[in-house]
Amino acid sequence: MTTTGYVFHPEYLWHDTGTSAGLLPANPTAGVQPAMHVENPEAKRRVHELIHACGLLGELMIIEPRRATVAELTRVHTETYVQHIKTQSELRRGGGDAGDGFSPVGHGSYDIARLAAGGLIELVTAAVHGDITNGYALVRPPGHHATADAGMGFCLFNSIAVAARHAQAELGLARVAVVDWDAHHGNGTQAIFDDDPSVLTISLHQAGCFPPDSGWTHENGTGDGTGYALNVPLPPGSGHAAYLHAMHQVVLPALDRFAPDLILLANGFDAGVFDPLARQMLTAASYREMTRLLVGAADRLCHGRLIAAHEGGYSPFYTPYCALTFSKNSPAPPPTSPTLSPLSSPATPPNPSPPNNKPSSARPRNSCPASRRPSRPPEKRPHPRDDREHEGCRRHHRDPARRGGWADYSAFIHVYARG
Ligand code: 9RB
Ligand code: ZN
Repeated sequence: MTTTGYVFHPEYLWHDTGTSAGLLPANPTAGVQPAMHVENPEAKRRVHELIHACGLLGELMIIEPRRATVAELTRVHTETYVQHIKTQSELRRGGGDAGDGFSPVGHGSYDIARLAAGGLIELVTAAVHGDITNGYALVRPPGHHATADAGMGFCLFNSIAVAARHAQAELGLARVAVVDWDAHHGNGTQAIFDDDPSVLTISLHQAGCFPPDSGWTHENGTGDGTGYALNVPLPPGSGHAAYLHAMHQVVLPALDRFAPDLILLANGFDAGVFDPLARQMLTAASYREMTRLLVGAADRLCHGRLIAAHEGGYSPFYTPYCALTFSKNSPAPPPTSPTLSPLSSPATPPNPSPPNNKPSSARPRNSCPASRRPSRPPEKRPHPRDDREHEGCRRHHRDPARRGGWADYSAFIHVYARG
C-alpha cells in the first residue's frame, strides 16, 4: 500500500513577487507596462485547485508544513545570507531582492520561504518514519538556483538542499540523490553539494538557458564529490523522446549505481510545451512517464522514498495538468487520460498481458511502447514487433472499432509521424 503525502499552504501563494514586464523590470516612466511577475501565485493556485476538484485531495495524506529554523537553514546557507533575506523581507513596500536582481523578496517572504523549506523537511521526515511512501510539496518560492550565499532566478532558500541535509543530520540517511528536471539548470543545488560524494545531483535542462553559462556536461563535481554531479543539457526543442532517453540512459543507471536512501526531485514544469520561460516540449504524458520511472527507482532502491518539490512552471493553463501526474490514486483513471498518474501506480506495466489479449482498459494507453518507440533505448527493450506482451496494445492501435476519445489522437499522430 502506497501513501502519498501532500504539502500545501495558502501562505505559499502570498509570496509577493510584485510586477514586471515579462523578464524585464516594469518601468512606467519609460512606457514599459507593469504586469504580474512571471513567478506569481496563479499557476500553483490552479494546481492545488485541480487536485482538489479532481477529488484527489482525499487520497493524499496532508502533511502540515512548519517554518524551517535558522539552524536548519544554515546547514546549507550562510548566516549572513539568511539574515539578508530576513532584512529584505522586512522592507514594507516590497522591492527586496535575494541577490541577482531577479529574485524578488516580498514583505514577509522570509517566513514564507522558511515555510517552503520546512514543508520539504516535514515530507522527508514523514517518509523516513514510514507515515508516507512518497510525497509532493506544492511550495513557493522555488529553491534550486539558490546557492549557499545568494538567491537567484526567483529562488530564496534552497528547500531541497535543506531537506537533504536534514535527512542526513537528523534522520540518519547516508546518501541522498537529487534529480532536477526543471527546464533550468539546478545550479544552486549542484554548487551546494559540489564536493560532497554523499549527495548525487542530476540535472536535465535546456542547454544554456538559465543561468546562461551553466550546467554543461563537464561540470561533474569537485574534490571528493567528483563524479557526483551529472548534467544533461538538452537543446531547445527537446521533447518527450529526448527526456525519456536521458532518463533511461543517464538518470536511472546513475541512481541504480549510487543506491540512494532517498530521492528528492526538483519538479519543475517549465519544460512543458506551453511554458514562457523555456523552449522544451514536454507534455503531461511526459511528466507522467518520467514520474513513473522515478517511482520505480525509488521503490527499487529506497523503500519508495521519492519527495518532489514544485519548482518552475509558469503556464497557468498547462502546469496544473502536468502537476496532476503527481497525485495519488485515482483508482480507475479513464484509460484515455494522459495525466492521472498515481505516484502509487506500478512502475512497470502488468506482465504478461491478459491471456485473452484484450487490450486492458486498466493499463494507461500511453504505456505501450508501440506508440512511443523512440522513448525507449532500443538495446534494452525487445522490438515492439517481437514483444508479445504488447500484442494487445498493437491490436488496440489497429482496431477501428476501438476508436473514440482523446487517446486516439496518439494513434493519429503516430500515423502522421510515419507519413
Ligand atoms: C534577464 C535575465 C531569468 C531568466 C530565467 C529565469 C528562470 C527561472 C526558473 C529566471 C531569471 C538575465 C532578463 C540573466 O524557472 N528556474 O527554474 N533572468 N534572466 N539577465 N537579464 C537581463
Ligand atoms: Zn525553471
